[in-house]
Parts: sequence; structure tokens; C-alpha cells
Amino acid sequence: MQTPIKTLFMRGGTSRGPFFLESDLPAEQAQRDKVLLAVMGSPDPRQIDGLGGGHPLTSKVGIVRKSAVPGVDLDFLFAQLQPNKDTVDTTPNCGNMLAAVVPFALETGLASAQGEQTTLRVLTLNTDMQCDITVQTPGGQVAYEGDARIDGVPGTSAPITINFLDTAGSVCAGLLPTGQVRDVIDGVEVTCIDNGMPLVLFKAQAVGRTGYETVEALNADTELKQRVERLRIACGHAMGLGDVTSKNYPKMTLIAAPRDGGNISTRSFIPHVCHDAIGVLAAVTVATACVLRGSVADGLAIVPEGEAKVISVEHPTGEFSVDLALDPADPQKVVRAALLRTARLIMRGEVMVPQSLLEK
Ligand code: NQM
Repeated sequence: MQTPIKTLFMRGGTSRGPFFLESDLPAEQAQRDKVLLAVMGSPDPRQIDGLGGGHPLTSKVGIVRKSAVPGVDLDFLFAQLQPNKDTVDTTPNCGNMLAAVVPFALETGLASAQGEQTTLRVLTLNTDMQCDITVQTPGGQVAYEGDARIDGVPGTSAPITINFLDTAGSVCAGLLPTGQVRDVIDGVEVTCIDNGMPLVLFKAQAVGRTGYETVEALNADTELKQRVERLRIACGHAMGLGDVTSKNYPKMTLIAAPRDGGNISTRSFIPHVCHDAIGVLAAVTVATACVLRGSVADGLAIVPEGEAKVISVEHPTGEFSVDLALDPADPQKVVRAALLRTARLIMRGEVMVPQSLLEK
């Protein structure tokens, strides 16, 4: 026997996955995780028996509820699954899936449209981070069609803006978890930083690469992947994250000088495959490193003048612009990050899971 669970299958930014109302999933975490593994078809490299797309970016789940926190409209819990593992990780954020939260809430009646545009405050439960998300709601309906274009997604869609209010130290104890803006770890100069996503930045040249390689070339580069994983594990300890062998963070970011009109060039391992673009909070964190004096990006990144800086982060399929506001009293401190995403409702329906998983 199988049991149906209501879901909306959505693209959020450059990620995709099923979204659920929290009340439609088991309340108990171990049981919920078994259900999510069955929903996605993990572990299996092709996720042939579920909704997953055989890649970390299509092995994501969103869980949403009305918030009980004063001033907050919605709570969002993001779950990262993997094609070939039986893990359900709710530790780090996902700014891409986050883009679909307000459309999901409006589609399911969890929230109401406010006029031509709707702005809701969302609390991400993964790291206790708040943001304001604005979607287009002409005539009280979510608009998906529009002129906004984000690299990594074909065509254009209605714009969704995300304004992050406080991102420093999401999973780590602070913005610079080693206490330094630059360290030498396992023989490589790195900047360990967390402004929404724990990242290790290092020059691609430091590991004998250009940083302009294709995603396919990097994913096939076993020697590099082993080198980067060794570095990641060493950095995990230095960042106070313990043994990160089986964790999805920190993500590893190779940087190089910009070459397509942006401010920095990146190749991002998340953490074991190279991202086709770059994660949202990963981009916010890279942009933050660009404005920090003494980071490994210092001297490589081209940083515009002024307190409001738009940092264009180049990645394998284009660029990602992050609008940073710096503290006028401390130009080394990022106080706000805003960015553009899009999302789309792909399918609404019920996902079937074995009934035995829902029995107590
Ligand atoms: O950094 C990929 C993605 C992400 C996460 C990853 C993300 C973020 O592109 O906020 O969006 O880093 O695993 O969805």
C-alpha cells in the first residue's frame, strides 16, 4: 500500500525540489527523514525510484509553515539530500530553494497576496536567519512569467528579490570562524568565511588550476577533487565544524581574477561536485570576502568604491550579482545583502510513499 502526501514541485533559483506544508509530514524527525528519502529516491545515484534528479541541486526539499515568531510571516526548513547517500541534512541554508517559499505559501493559502507585489518576512529555521522576499502578485496571483533572467536557468521569469537581514556566522560561530581573514591550511592560503554559507576560498592557482576550467573538466579531475577534499577536512577542524567528512559543508570555492566583466571568478564545489553556477548564500559569502581587506580575494577581486557595492560573481554559466550594503561606521562590515532570483511552480499533486513509513 502507498500513502499520498500533498506537494508542490518547484524550481527555486537554480535548484529544484518538492515543497511540503510542515503539517503534511511526520512530526517526528527520524520518521520524516525516512519519508523524504523515499520521496526523493535516495540513496541511488539516479534516484530512479523518486523525484530526485541525480544531482545535489535536484535533491532538495522545502518545508514551510506559518511562523509563530512576532514580525515573521513564514518559517522555512531546507533539507539537503544526496543522490547516493541516505542523509537528510538540515544544517546549512539554501538561498535558491528559499526563492520558492513565498510562491509556495501563496499557492497553498498559507499567506495572502498584498497587492501587485507581496513582501513577506521568512525565517530560515536551518540557521535562524531572516530575510524579506518580494514576489510579483498582480490580481492576487503569483506571477511566474516576466523579464528577469538569472544565469543557470533558461529563459526569463518574474523577478523575486531576497533581502538578507543578518547572515554572518550561519553554521559557524562567526563570520571568520578561524579568527583570521587569511590562514595557511594544509599548505594552501585560504579564507574561511561564513556569511550565510560556510566556505573555504582559495586561489585556483594555489592548487595548480586556472579557475576557468569547465564544470565537466573539474568533475572529472580526480586528483584535484582529492586535494580539495583533504583541504576541506583540515579547514573543517580549523573552522570549529569538527570532522566534516560526511557533512555537506564547508563548500570549497576556487577563485581567479574576473575575465567577463564581473568582480571575481569562481568555481564552487558543493562540496564534492562542481556547481554549474554558484549557490545564493555562497555568492553572498564570496562577495563578502571580496570586500574584506587581507582575504585571499584581496588583490584578485575588482571591488567598486562606495558603501553600496554590487559584486558580480562570475561562475561557469554566467554571473551572480550581489548587492552589498556596508556599515558606514565600519566599511569592513556587511550589513545587508540583496539579490535577484526567480522561481516556478512546475507541478502540483501528491507524492506516493510506502504506507509502512507513516505507521508509528
Ligand atoms: O548557497 C548549492 C544552491 C546551493 C545552495 C549548495 C544555495 C546557497 O545552489 O544559498 O543556494 O551550495 O549546495 O542551491
